[in-house]
Amino acid sequence: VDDDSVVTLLDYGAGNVRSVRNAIRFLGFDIKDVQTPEDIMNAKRLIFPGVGAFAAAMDVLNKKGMAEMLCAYIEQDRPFLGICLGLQLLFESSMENGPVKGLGLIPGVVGRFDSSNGFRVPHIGWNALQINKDSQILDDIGSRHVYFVHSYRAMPSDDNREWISSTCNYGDNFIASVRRGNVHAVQFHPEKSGDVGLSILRRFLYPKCEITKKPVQKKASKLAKRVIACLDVRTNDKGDLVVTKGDQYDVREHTKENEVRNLGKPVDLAGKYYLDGADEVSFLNITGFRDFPLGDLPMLQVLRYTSENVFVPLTVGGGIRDFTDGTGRYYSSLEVASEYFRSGADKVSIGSDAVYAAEQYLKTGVKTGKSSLEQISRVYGNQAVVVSIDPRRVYLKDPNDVEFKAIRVRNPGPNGEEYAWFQCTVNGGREGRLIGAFELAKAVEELGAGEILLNCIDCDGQGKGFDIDLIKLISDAVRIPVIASSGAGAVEHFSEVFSETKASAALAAGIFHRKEVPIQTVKEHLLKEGIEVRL
Ligand code: 1PR
Repeated sequence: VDDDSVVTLLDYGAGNVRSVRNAIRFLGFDIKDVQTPEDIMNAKRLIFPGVGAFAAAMDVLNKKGMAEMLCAYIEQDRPFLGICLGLQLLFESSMENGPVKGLGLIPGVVGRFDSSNGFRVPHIGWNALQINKDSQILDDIGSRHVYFVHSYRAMPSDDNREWISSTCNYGDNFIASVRRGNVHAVQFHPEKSGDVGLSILRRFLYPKCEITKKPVQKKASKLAKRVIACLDVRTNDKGDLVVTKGDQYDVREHTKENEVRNLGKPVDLAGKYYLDGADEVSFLNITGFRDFPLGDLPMLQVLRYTSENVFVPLTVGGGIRDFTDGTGRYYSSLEVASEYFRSGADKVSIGSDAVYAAEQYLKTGVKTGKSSLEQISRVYGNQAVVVSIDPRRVYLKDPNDVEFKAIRVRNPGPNGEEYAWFQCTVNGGREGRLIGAFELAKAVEELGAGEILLNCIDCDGQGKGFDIDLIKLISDAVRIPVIASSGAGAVEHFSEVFSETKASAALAAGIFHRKEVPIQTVKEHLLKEGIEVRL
């Protein structure tokens, strides 16, 4: 292979860098993995997609003798692109489980976002940048958004000013990218930033390509509200993996055959929604509670194929729990999640198992560290763990009739009840548990969830709008991002959920599968209503 079309990749094995690989290949380059410190010095161009925790990454770099080599490579002004943690590691130190010493090439300490000023941490989603100087790789992004996911950030100071090529505002004005000569690093994820991200990578890989400077946005950018396309996936009675969609979680057609509703093929639909402008794509393996996902290889294949062409974040849920198969082989939930990450998922979503973990935690007040939620967020970071809640409304005459959080609802129940609580369910809504969505959300936040996917069985597939009472209750109760789900039937439902609740994202399925409203139309409507979105 010609040296000119090779990218050297520094992957120290701490997480999912599949998307970076896919993006590099998509742009026509081959990949050579760094095996020895010398491979760094021999690189023609080096990409360092930092994943995992700061201390663990520094540890590996030091132990393998790569830290020194990396510093030498950068000091020699050789082509380098650090991504996310790959930017943070260039600084002197980080407060992530620290202070922990970094590579020390850029003055400054990486600190945690402050969530006390109302900004949700992790910072997850799409923001525009303020470009400070000729950044070369960012020169044609203008005011378009890029995708961030992190809880720690480096701040500008007089000492590091010469490095800063762009900043981003999220409570703080933090460093979004740095550049010195041929050395670049970005806090956001170009490999997850759609077309814009691919063009940033392209500029790094082809530094001589022509630049068309886009006008830079005048007013400050806010974190864009996300629109997420969701694919409920399961095997139909013929054994094919299909995208299905329920009405209040019932996915069977009401015909004589009673077949599973089939709305298309998962990989094709995910690709289509990416091109249509989805900010994320979620796959929910809805029979995961009874089928073991690692036995269910098609789901892993779906992720592998999808991630080859879809450059926005992918979430996968269903069946994340400990499991013993027919031969007595035990699989931990961490193994299941790791397999999903390796296959291309950026986040995993846990449903039933998070309910059991929260029940246990609320009963004992002890964090055992053993639940799937705790284990996966400890290893992959809490930004990689979504908890999916499947609540059902239970109407009440008197809020004191239950020990769970009950609220006065906008529309009274069938017998004029003015109150309701939101009962959590497991196994795809089949079993109600004695815990409310409010209690669950707060408990899983404490246990390490990075985001909440808030479904609503009553509204699912009804097209009558999101459950504003429920979404307001939960998005006011937690400091992690909340994804509103279930019930979207018109563009106005999206603007309603964003103006009346603190939801960070809105997820929909039926409205997109039935081609009633394209994703782009939803976004144009939101923009018209003064809500920031990524176009
Ligand atoms: O319990 O960890 O195995 O996870 C199972 C996952 O599968 C959970 O996230 C659960 O929400 C999901 N699930 C289980 N059964 C169903 C079902 O429909 N029978 N789907 C199901 C849940 C809900 C939404 C849906 C929105 C938007 N789907 O994700 O996409 O309600 O729909 P709409 O816009 O058409 O109204 P575990």
